[in-house]
Amino acid sequence: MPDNYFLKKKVCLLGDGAVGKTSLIRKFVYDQFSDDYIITIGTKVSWKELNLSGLRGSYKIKLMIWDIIGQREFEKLQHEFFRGAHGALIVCDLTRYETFENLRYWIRRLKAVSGEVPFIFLGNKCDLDTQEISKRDLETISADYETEFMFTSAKTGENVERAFTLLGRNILADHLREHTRTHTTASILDRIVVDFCNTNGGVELAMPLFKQEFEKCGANFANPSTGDLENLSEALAALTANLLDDAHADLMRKRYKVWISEVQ
Ligand code: G3D
Ligand code: MG
Repeated sequence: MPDNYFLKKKVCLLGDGAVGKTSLIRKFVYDQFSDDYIITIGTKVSWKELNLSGLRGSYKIKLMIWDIIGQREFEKLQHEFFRGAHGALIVCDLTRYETFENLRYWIRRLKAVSGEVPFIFLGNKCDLDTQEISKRDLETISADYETEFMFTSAKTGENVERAFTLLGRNILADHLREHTRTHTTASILDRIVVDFCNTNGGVELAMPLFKQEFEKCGANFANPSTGDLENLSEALAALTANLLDDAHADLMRKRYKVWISEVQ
């Protein structure tokens, strides 16, 4: 892939009324949205570019971020809203348990129109004291859908940038996967790099660790063998078990096994 490979991707923010969707977008795009960019009554689109670096170059992704304006009008316009979405942030309000119970409803709506796309759960308003939704609740639902969650605050800004960036990385990983018809060991290695960095806190933190493990495996960077990838995959999963937990490590092992089996 060339440097600055440019992608434009549609992202939806989903969740009950007043969970903080609009506030999260405001925080992330620093209010740089234009009020006349209203596609239909009931939705609003803002955008922001992300620069994501991988081992072989960087990717510029323009996230087109779709927000529900009127929760009521939205009922009629759902199809338009979800159509062509590449990913979603599904938000609950940590101070209201029913917004957690409705997360599954939002996923069903999303899947019905957009199919299988990456999404992440956000427990928003983590700055407030009265919390009705626990870390365990979010862990459980995330495990059910084999995805991740974050605690955010649109008020303090905590994890807001990280949440959008993580989603952007997952969308990029998905894109690379779909658009690489012939899977070579090198293209699978690319995918593994992006995914490993995603899982372990982003490029700045995780890339040095990745390089260390890669060197330990003594693999050929330009043309690794499937055996190299298998060894690397095990080493990265073991590292992830130490850095995060066994659940993340097991999911990682499973993912990489499937990917490596796709090598042609
Ligand atoms: P929505 O777009 O999901 O409907 P909004 O939700 O972004 O409009 O937010 C609903 C209310 O929650 C707003 O309060 C907003 O300021 C508040 N809010 C959003 N995110 C947070 C957060 O992280 N922490 C706190 N403490 N409040 C938040 P108002 O009073 O303006 O209606
Ligand atoms: Mg709103």
